[in-house]
Amino acid sequence: MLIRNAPDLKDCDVTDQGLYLARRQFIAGAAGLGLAACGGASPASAAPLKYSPNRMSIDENKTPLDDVTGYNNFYEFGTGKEDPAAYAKMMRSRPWTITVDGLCDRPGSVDIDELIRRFPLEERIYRMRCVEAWSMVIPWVGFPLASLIKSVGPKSSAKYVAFETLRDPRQMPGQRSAVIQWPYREGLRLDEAMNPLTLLAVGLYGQTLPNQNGAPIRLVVPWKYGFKGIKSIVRIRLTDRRPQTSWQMLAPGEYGFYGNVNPAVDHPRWSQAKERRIGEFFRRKTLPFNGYGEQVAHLYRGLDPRKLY
Ligand SMILES: Nc1nc2c(c(=O)[nH]1)N[C@H]1C(S)=C(S)[C@@H](COP(=O)(O)O)O[C@H]1N2
Ligand SMILES: [Mo]
Repeated sequence: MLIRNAPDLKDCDVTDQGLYLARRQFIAGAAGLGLAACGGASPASAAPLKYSPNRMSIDENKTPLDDVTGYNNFYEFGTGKEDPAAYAKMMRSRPWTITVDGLCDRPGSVDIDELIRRFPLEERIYRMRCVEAWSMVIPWVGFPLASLIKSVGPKSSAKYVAFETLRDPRQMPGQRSAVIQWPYREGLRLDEAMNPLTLLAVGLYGQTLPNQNGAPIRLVVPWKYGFKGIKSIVRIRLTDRRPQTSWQMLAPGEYGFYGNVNPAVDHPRWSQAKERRIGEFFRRKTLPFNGYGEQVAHLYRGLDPRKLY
């Protein structure tokens, strides 16, 4: 279903229902990432995206765009909340290549715009809960990570997915100091990665992602703390071992591999029971799994809930 169709879109960006279905079939029969669809560079600044709404969206007030793009964590550009908005322009988010490799039948590298054309985009309005106890509601545009993983044919030995952000201190001045070990790394269990809620976002508020929010492509895992949502991804690797993650490497006593939102397990230095929704005055209660328990609690059955953070 078409929601937006701006005049500056290229022909090959325009999808109608028929084309959409044809493309779905094409993808289903296609051989991994090696295919070229329609070439050409896209604008570096915000460009409109076409997407359909999604029933997994929540019905809560969206955080204003100025807050979503002005109050960020992106340590590659500094540790202050306003540093990413000030400095992320230094990053070139087009052209951009992503490599998908490891334990799969069709590893390869693909240009971001080709990747975006390959998967139908959806809008997903999700809560985002940072481990620092603030939260937002963000209308992402993206496609399920599961679609990408299926397209490369994961081997049965693949049990985890490892992600890496770009490492380039010339474009990312924050990488000149070793706040964390660069590149930023994250990971998911394969079943978490395949859950329908898990999104690769390429836009928000209907436009391509602003650099400070992780252009051109970032992970969104709404039942986990925000740090799991790795930005500006250059590599996605299927593996049989639990990947190292940046925050765990830095402070294993404070940040776990799972990072599931859990109001019952406090951070060693502060409570996780409540959160400050940006734009609201009173703090609100934090929900287990950030309110997505119905969709994901089954992934953790039989595991000690304290280990899941
Ligand atoms: N590469 C990278 N990804 C990152 C971070 C970062 O510093 N570097 N910060 C994380 C944290 S702690 C949060 S809360 C979210 C913030 O996303 P937002 O700025 O788009 O709201 O991004 C996550 N992804
Ligand atoms: Mo965070």
